Amino acid sequence: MFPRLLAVLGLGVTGSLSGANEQHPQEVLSNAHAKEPSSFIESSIFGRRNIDVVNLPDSEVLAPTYNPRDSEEYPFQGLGTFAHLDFTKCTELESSGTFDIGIVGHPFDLGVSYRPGQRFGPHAARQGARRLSPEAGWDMDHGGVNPFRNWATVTDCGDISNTPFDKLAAIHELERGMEAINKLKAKNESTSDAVRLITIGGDHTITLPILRALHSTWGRVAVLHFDSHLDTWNPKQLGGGLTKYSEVNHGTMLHIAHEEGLLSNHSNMHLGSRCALFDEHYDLNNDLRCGFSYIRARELDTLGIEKVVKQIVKTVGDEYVYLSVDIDVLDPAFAPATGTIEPGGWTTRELLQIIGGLSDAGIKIVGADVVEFTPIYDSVAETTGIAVGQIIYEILHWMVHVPVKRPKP
Ligand SMILES: [Mn+2]
Repeated sequence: MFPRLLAVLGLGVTGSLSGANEQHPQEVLSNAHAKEPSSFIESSIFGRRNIDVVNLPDSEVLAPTYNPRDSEEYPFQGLGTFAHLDFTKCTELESSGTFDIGIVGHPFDLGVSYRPGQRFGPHAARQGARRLSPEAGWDMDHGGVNPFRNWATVTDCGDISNTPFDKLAAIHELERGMEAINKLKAKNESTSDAVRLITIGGDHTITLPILRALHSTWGRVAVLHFDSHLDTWNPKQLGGGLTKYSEVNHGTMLHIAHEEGLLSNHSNMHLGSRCALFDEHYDLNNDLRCGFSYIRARELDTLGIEKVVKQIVKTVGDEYVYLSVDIDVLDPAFAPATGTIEPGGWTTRELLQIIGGLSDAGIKIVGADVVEFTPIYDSVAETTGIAVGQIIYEILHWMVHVPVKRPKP
């Protein structure tokens, strides 16, 4: 308004103030507003565009040539079985010989000492595995093998129903359910003559009924126990002395399994250990008595993956191996959603690499579980759930890579 103000005051707007025939910038702005735009588009900083949106020509649609997912689900669709596998109610199968490897859930968390919620683990692990699928399961890290579409028929067995009101009754139900599935004939018997299961926990107590159910088929097994904790604590030491129920929990189940004669005498191992001990001597002596040796989490830095794998292979030899992965073996950065977290653990990649190394070495795996996933503590990015899914996928590769035969009677 400065030039106008000058005019009102009777002063010229020419000369040294603004130069001949020049308008002050604010005057230009003012003139522009004299004519209001008729629409928002007209006032756009990109200027008016005279596009006739009604009479735009149809875009050319290319006909599909090949759609591998023609009749399949996309990762975010479908009912949510593990990796979009077919669902089989394995405990109630009417005919045997329909599958070779099953993924089965144990929604159970009556045995925890700290954060509860592992009963929701199976459901959340299936959610975490929804980007895996048989239609796109070929793996760069396994020479292009698709473990869902190899010699083995893989299915999602659903969950084994168990009561949330009585811990020992629930453990019994889990054992009976696993026995029922183990008794089924494998579909591809000529390649691998027993059904094998990967269990999604569930707190770590579930490993006990699983080992009980496996015993009649495989005898004593060497347990490879990936966990930050020992889980061989004497029941009298951890939770004991109250009732018969209190002694059976997620920190004592390997002790109990040893006492019941389910474990190999000397070939069991803890991998990734880094926990506090209740007693400076007793815990580790008792652990040794239960037939375990261990590689601590921090030893990975000096040994490296290769030597860790070699040491495990040397320890278990050609025994039948049961793999139990407590998700707390990973660092909380990679798996925050677990019951009893311990900082300073392995990365997801390190764990996958060690499991892959055991597979390459031909270690005879007869069953596995991934336990202690407590989804309520997961990040919004599903960090832990996706890691659990990937670990199960890696274990599945192992089972496909190493078919097994039952011991001869
Ligand atoms: Mn554990």
